[in-house]
Amino acid sequence: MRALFARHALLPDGWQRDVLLEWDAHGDLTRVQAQAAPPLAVPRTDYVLPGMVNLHSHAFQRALGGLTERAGDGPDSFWTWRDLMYRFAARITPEQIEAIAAQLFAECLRHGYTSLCEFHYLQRGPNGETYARPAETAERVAAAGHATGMGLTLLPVLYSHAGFGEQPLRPEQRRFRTGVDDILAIVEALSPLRGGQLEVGAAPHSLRAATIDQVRELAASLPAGRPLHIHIAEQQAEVEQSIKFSSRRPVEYLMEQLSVDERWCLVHATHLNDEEVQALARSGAVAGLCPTTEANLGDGLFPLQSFIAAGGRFGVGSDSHVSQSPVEELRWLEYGQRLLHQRRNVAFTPAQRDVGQYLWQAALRGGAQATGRKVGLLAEGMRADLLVLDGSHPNLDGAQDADVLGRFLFCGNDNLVRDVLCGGRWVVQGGRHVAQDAITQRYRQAMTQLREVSQ
Ligand code: NGQ
Ligand code: ZN
Repeated sequence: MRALFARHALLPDGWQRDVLLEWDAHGDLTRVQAQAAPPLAVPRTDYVLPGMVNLHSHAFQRALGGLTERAGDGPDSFWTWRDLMYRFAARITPEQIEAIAAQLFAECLRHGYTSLCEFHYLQRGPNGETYARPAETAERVAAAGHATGMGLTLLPVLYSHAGFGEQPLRPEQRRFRTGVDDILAIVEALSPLRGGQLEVGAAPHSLRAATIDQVRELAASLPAGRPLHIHIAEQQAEVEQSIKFSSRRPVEYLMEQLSVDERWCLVHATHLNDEEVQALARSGAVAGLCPTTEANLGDGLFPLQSFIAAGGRFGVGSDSHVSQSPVEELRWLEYGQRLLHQRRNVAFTPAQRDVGQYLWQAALRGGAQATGRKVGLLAEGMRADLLVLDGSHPNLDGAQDADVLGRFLFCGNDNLVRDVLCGGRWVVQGGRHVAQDAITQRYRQAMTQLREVSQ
């Protein structure tokens, strides 16, 4: 049965009643009709939302979650965390990457993400050797996407230097080493996997790891329309290094040197001055905000209020995966701003004053743009990616359409996502991923092996 009847569904123009949704064997929506009569054999549900986009992920880091929360001797920082993360990244195998990614994707699906952009930079073996297949590890991530049903945008990462001014890579970074030609070869190797559930873009890691000439070359060589993501201005130290090197702040420098447009997703973009806020908003590029990771790593707070006022586009990502829930990401995006400005209800526009609904729809719009895929809206021709919320949960008791997202995002910690359809496949039913047991068993095996190596 490729159909669903929702008594309440969030469509592009807002909540609608009695919506009949149908999709085809490819997983594309073929009919989205409001005020429909419920056909007899079609399953009926209460609240249906488009699935969220997770626009920034390093899947392997899921395995580190909760393991870097112990204070060291000096003041701990993003940079001390990064050393621990590199140590972990040094020993992971392709099989383990696949097992960890599958566990992560199943968790993300269960919490309401139906698309994910994988910013993938573990391209080489533990000693920096190339694998026989240039896209070996990226193919493992794709396999995890296939096994779990997650919609993916694979972003092979250009990583050539340790810092501004072409600093040579550190030994711990040898697994990441790639040049522009390597990335184009990986993009090419992945192209047979492209389809409704998978797109391939590319990502210069950061202005630390790639020179501006490399970024320009990669952007010019990637097939038109494919997404480009880059980490930028996440840490104050990075801004200072950029100024020292180029007399420009990172976002200022990137935008001055390249035509940054809708193809681009600037991940973090935490530290912006007013001119950068305006320029980034004007560019049509997406700011890729990762509030739980940015909090966990002590990055700082993105200037969301002025960015929204300037008409900027944004989406959310779980990045290091200390959270696998879009509820937590969006809640902390808003809460960070409330704490910063000492006020309430920050993320809204005059046209959409409901903070929950504004956040969900804005993050979908920006997130969808960053995927390069046909996602983010329940509309004909788009992917059949949707969430069915648990209408029997007390948090949704007596909910009006207008307050469903407020209740979903800002009340409690129960996961209200009951069923998830992704690319026309029911991948989560009754709160469980349909292949959960096998996925978790493989994850546990991988984690056991990794613990043995580290002892
Ligand atoms: C990453 N993480 O690529 O995983 C980075 C750390 C780096 C964040 N930026 C590595 N949160 O910046 O070189
Ligand atoms: Zn990242």
